[in-house]
Amino acid sequence: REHISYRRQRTFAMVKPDAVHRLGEIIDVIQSRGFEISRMKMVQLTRTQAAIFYREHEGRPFFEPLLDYVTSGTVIAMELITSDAVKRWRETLGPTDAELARQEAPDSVRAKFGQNKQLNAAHGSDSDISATREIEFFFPSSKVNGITGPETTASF
Ligand code: RTP
Ligand code: MG
Repeated sequence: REHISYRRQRTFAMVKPDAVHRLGEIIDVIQSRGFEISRMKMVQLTRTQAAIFYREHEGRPFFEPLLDYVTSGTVIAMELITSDAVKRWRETLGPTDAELARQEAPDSVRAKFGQNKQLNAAHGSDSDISATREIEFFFPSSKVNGITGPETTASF
């Protein structure tokens, strides 16, 4: 029989301020769907940090409200690992709009824990490149003389 190998991939997940009070239930969903939580931290983002994180949306009408939202309280940043993690975490989240998620994906995180198009409980990287950038943003690796050392939390 053909041996099938599954490539482990990492993705970045963030529980947004409106859903941090339901972190336990969200971790239950993450673990029951087979993701390994390999790193996690609680962070209060500054407005500047939020603007860098969401820079792809600069200029969109929802950009300033989005910065208000993600800086309104602490967020929980996580690195998740499983096979095909980026796609599987996006599927687990469901559609951006939590009301649409309740119609189309009732078991999804946004259906269960989100409120509407903006207050949607959690974030997921949209590509492997975004995942790498977002993990490095929240869990920066320090490099001294070209040698990667232990991660630092100095930027927060
Ligand atoms: P995310 O980046 O947070 O995982 O969400 P996403 O890919 O599903 O959606 P994206 O288009 O990247 O939008 C980022 C976040 O901005 C807020 N948003 N508000 N009011 C609106 O029309 C609107 N559209 C987007 C949401 O919080 C969304 O997750
Ligand atoms: Mg996005």
